[in-house]
Amino acid sequence: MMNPFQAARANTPTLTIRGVGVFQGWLDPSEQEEMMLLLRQVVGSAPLFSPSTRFGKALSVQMTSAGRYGWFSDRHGYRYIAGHPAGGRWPEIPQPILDLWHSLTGLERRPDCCLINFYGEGARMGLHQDRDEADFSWPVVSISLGDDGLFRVGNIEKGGKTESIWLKSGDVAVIGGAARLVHHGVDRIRFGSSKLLKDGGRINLTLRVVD
Ligand SMILES: O=C(O)CCC(=O)C(=O)O
Ligand SMILES: [Mn+2]
Repeated sequence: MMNPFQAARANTPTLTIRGVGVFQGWLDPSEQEEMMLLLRQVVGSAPLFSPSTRFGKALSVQMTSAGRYGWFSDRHGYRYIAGHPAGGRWPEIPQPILDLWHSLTGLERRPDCCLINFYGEGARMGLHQDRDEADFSWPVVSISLGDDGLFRVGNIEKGGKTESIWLKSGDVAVIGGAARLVHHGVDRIRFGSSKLLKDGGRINLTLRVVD
């Protein structure tokens, strides 16, 4: 049985790394600028914050979300919450981002969460699985903007061989199908490699179906 994502999938990635499809240059420079304008509005109403791990250590990546749910982490663990930790609902996911999800995946089901990660100089994200969602038959779509990020992909099980690629501004990766639960992370960014963010840094958006 094909899952809904495999059945709907219409596009062919420019490269595949351990089952993760990468669509290099999916967004052209003007589309990247448009995304930045929309994201500035989102961050204006739902400011970035630094979630902490269950051990109380702040993540080096700053985050916020749009959609029905936002991803959150603190001493009680990783989870999705219905509003910003400082109060109020998360803003809506901007329509061009929903359109990107639809044109890339072909899925009618919309994502419930657009997690916005901001990597300043020195920020990184350790190897992990995206597994706080209820149904792993839906893909996770990841959009890169700004500085280059060294993206590492491993295996479904912990450990073993990994491979890395530099994700550049405008690249979109799809973590889905048989690769939905692969370990992945960002070892480092090439701070200042892109002019998209005036003061440098990398933004990554991940679109997720949560429940
Ligand atoms: O920044 C990236 O490219 C990956 C982000 C990620 O894996 C996550 O937010 O779960
Ligand atoms: Mn992830």
